[in-house]
Amino acid sequence: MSTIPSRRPDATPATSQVPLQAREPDAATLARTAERAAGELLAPAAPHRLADVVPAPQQVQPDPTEDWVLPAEAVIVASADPAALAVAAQLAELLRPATGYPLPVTDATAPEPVGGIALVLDDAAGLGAEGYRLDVTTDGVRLTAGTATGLFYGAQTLRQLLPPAIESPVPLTEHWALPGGTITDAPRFPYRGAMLDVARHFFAVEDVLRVIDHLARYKLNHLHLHLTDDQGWRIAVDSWPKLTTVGATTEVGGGPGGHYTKADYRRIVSYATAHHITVVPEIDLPGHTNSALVAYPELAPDKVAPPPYTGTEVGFSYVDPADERTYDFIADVLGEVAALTPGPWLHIGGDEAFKVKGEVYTGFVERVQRIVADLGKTVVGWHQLAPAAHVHDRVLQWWGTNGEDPTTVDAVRRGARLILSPGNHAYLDMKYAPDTPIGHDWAGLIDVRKAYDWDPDTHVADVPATAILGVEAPLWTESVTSLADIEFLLLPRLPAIAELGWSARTTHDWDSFRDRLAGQGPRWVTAGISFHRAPEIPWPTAPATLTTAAASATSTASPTPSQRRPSRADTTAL
Ligand code: TNX
Repeated sequence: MSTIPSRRPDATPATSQVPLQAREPDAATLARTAERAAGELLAPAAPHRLADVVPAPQQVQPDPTEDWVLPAEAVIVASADPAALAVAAQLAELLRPATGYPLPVTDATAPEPVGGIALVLDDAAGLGAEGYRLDVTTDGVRLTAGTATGLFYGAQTLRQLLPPAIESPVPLTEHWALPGGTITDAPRFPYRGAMLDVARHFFAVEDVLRVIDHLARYKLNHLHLHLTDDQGWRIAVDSWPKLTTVGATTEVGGGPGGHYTKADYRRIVSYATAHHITVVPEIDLPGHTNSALVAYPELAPDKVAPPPYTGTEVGFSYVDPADERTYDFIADVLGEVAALTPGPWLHIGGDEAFKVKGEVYTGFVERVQRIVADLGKTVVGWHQLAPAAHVHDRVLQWWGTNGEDPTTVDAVRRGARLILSPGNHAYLDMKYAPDTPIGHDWAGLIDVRKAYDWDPDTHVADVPATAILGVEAPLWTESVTSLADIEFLLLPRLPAIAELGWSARTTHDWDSFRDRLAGQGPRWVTAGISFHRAPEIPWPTAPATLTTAAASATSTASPTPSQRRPSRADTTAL
């Protein structure tokens, strides 16, 4: 298959040897001249550098003699395996809108690029459960991985190596150049996540799917959904129907709230699965339960229904730890949630239960941990769970702000592993700066550098690196009311946490990260994604054509429910 050179240093001069006035140019000459002029007008910038990827890849070997341009007739060929073919189809869907190319997908026993893109499943390549190798040569692109997940991450890298115009929802004329060379890549931690609080404010399924898209771009593999809190219960439970008919109808500020039906929730899970993301559902217990008590006063310590809560205080509500009915309730709820959950984790909260203290708290947590284990799931909880006995594989989510906690260290000695979400680095509901419009500051201000400059392995004193399962960026939504608000707080800090989770510590370098992150800005603009133009990032100025394409695309797309709500971020995000 022919390849199109990425540069034209030796292009024939446009003027002919024959004096122009000597004879009229024929149609073919005119066409050639026009084509040349167009080629010069569209003279491509050199392709991206192979290392310009977020999160930083493990190994990059550029080879500028192997630069390649995606031709209009390219085919995507994948190993004859349904999961590999599914990634090939996703890659084609990513590349078709901007290129306007057909990019047919085919399968083969031994796929070869032949001028297109080959996705090769190869157990023997030694690339691990999530790793991949990307070879760009003048013959095309070969993506190799031991699993479909590895191929999926390779496809995300490939997408970032194409010009930002690849994010356009409408066809653009571009030179779809890729830098030659080889990337060999694999993650540092197995758990790389973000959390969305859908309880303080409720977010429509479409909004959650869009958050999943953002996670997938940066190779995050877990979405933790904080499904219940004082202000609203967001997941249907058939055996306790009033949790949603009564408990879901409020939110912070008094809005209408909402909830996911089981069908909605399955849609989220299956979209996440297709993006190689595991959903971690959280039912926060024993505190943060006002919405459940409004629906079922029998769960309250005084058996009296409290008023619905639409404020932002914490720590006042709890289910009655002394009543057996409470444990029936928990077993029913967790049983139904487990049945909707293909992943291994069930998050049981455990934070800020200020009124359930000492042995009563510990005893409660131990019973709930057993319920989770009996359901065949692995317990995850906020690090307040630490004093309770260990159950097999349990994971604590650290959200402290000073990296010192003997109780957590002791739980680790007894077998717990940690997900790190330090409040002062990873809490994406913290404000960037005093003058940015939404968010909190109780854990301090978190600019991009603060989100990036910490090390998960050494963050909690006296916890060995072997106990660190990974990182997670929580987004609490007391002050977040729309998808634009979510994007404003996630971007550009989510990629910082993603890089901590994915990239080898040896690649950690603020200057490099800052420059690579800057390259994401035009992609977000082109895709119509809101983000905070953090002043410490050297954002390039997006070409006018890209901004226009994005603007026309966002104005024609039908808005999701939360996009229709007015947002404080709307005026500042773009
Ligand atoms: C603390 S972090 C909480 C949440 C709040 C958040 C606001 C944690 C486990 N609990 O209930 O939403 O602060 O930043």
